[in-house]
Amino acid sequence: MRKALAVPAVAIAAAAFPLLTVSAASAHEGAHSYQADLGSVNMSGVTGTGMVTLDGNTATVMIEATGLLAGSPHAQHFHIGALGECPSNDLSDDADGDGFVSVTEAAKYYGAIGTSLTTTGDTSPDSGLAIDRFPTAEGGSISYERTFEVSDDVHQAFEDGTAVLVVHGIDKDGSGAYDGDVMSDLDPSLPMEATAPAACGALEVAQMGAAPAGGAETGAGSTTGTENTAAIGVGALAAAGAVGAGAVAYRRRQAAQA
Ligand SMILES: [Cu+2]
Repeated sequence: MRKALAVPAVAIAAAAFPLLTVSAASAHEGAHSYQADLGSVNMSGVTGTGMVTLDGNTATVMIEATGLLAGSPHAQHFHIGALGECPSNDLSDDADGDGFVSVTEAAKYYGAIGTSLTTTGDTSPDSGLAIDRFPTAEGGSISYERTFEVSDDVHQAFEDGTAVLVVHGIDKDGSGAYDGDVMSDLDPSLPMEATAPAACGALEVAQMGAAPAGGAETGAGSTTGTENTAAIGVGALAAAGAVGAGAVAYRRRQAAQA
């Protein structure tokens, strides 16, 4: 009897959400929104969220991150061309045993720089270490927003699910500055602390403005794990709300300073 009841329940769920399923599908036309939940790398304690809207190759990027080395610049990039994943938040990928998961050691997960998320000027990989054009973490936080053009390969990486948001720069020894004896694998004139990844998040399709979309996709039999789909949907909405609120606060601060 219980089993007999379960089948109609699924049928009802599927019948109840056809319009929501359509609205989720229509969100894939025009602008596409992606979100990344930033988790710590190198046990940095850094967390945050990233939101990216792609309209053609025009990207609007918002990043909110906390727990960063205060008063220091933090390189940040879209990385592309690998697995679209992040290293775990421990030293299991520290292949050379220098105490850091370096960019080189993390590249098998998130790939090479596709876009440099600078505050002004060039955003190509050439500006990957243009440290004077990356955000400075006042009070240990970054609130970044910029609209610019990405390259075709970066756009493709978003569509392929291999784009990853990475924020660099950690204060592993707690000295309050980028220093130490280990030098960067990217630029031997810089301390490893300045370039090692601090936070990382895969950029995944966001279900913006469609609160029940995650649930609807679950009911419709999405290709992803059904248990996780609902949770991801809720997480995406929470992240979208947090970033939206942060962006508003940022604009208010900018307006107040003007
Ligand atoms: Cu990077």
